[in-house]
Amino acid sequence: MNGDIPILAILGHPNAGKSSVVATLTENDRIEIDQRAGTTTRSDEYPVIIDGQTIMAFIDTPGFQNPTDILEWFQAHHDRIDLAGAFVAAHRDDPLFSHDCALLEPISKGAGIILVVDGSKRIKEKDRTEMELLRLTGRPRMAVLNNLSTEHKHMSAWQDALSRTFNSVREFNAHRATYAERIKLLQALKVIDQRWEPQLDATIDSFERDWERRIDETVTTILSLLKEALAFKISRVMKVGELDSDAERDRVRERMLEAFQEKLRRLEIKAQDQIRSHFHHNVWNLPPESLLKKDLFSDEVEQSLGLNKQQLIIAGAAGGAATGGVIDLGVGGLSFGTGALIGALAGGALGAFGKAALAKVDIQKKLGIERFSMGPVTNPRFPFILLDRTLLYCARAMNWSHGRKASDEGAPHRVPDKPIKKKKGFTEGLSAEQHRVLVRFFSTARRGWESNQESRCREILTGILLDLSETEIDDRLDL
Ligand SMILES: Nc1nc2c(ncn2[C@@H]2O[C@H](COP(=O)(O)OP(=O)(O)OP(=O)(O)O)[C@@H](O)[C@H]2O)c(=O)[nH]1
Ligand SMILES: [Mg+2]
Repeated sequence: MNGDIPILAILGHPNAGKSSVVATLTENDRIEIDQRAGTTTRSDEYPVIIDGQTIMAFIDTPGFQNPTDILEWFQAHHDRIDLAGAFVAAHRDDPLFSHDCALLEPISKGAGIILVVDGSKRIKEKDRTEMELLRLTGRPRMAVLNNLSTEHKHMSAWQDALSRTFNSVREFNAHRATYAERIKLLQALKVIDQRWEPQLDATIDSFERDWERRIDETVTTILSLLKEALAFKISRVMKVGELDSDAERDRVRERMLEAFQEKLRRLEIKAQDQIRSHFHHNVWNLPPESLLKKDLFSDEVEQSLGLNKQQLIIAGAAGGAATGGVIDLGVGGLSFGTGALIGALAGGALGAFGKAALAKVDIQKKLGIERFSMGPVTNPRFPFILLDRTLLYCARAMNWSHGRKASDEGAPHRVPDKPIKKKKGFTEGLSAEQHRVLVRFFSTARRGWESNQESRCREILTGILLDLSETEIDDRLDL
């Protein structure tokens, strides 16, 4: 610990995953990570900042360049109290050791050590050299067993070897670590030096409060998206005479539908941008087969997300009370919703979505003009689908580690060749009572009113997001 904050130097062989660990722990996806060894060429400090305050820092390093020489020097000078500092004092002007001095300097000033090893590889002599020289520094140290492949047969040998010289040994996968695992790693750091306990407790506390605040901000983002999307309406005014056939009217409606859908897509993107920034992501590579990459109005999204028909009926989403009109669920074998068009002066297929129209269209003729108006959204499935997609986005933003830049692990390419039977969203797993709360919220949102269900909706969404912070949901992350 330097001054008031814990500082940890990350050591290990080239390509062990050091920078990935730092990127994940500091939530910094701009740190250079590469499959080639030797990517990090100098030591850099990466702070963790919450509320403008640096609460801890990690030093990413290239690792030792001359471990054998350092160990020999340490062994020859073992009577020194601060071996790291003594080595730096003796080699400061030697260019051969400039990188090693850059690592040992913060250690001599009180930084703790995290050794990152790739547990998928066999232990070699140079690993033992490094473990021994770190032991001789006498500094608090933890070993992190990262695993860069699916090879696990060397893991227990690593555990044994590391636990002999490290105060704590933890498995930590820089690509898959969730928020909960990051907290556990910080908890474990307390063990390596009791003097750090109060400071690390305060750090963990800041982390936890910051996470709760992000969840709160995310719920606000989701509720605003739903309110804006569900209340949205557009209109077009045409002079009577400009349209002389029903085919032309249909074209106007088609263009309006396109504009209407485009607005909803843009609202979704705006909310996604906010969610991404709540969770500090700059680099965001989704695999092409991800559900999050599919068009919001595509069949695949419609089939994979939202409630099933029975749930919609039970929740009352299809009833008149919720929507102010009887909404067709597409059960009658029609190609578009008739219910959604009740009350419209002119009918017609308007944006089939789950066989029910996305929104109601009215055409009013008066004083020499025809006014086309579309909206708000009346399709009962749509709000659940939009909500599910946003929650899926949250799941990734919350759990996609910052050290895992691209989806380079080859998520299986999933092309649905038959109708999707199982939904992949979150709303389907809620109770009927919770569905009803959501339906009532959607229904007032459509009218642009404040809903007395908002605080209950907030609770439901907060519950889902808190669960996402704790559970392994990797399958869904690749969607
Ligand atoms: N599958 C998998 N790959 C990982 C993991 N951690 C790191 N990698 C990959 O391992 C490679 C090296 O990662 P880096 O973080 O750059 O390693 P480093 O130790 O900083 O490397 P140098 O800076 O070159 O010493 C990159 O291709 C990473 O994507 C992991 O937990 N799982
Ligand atoms: Mg590196």
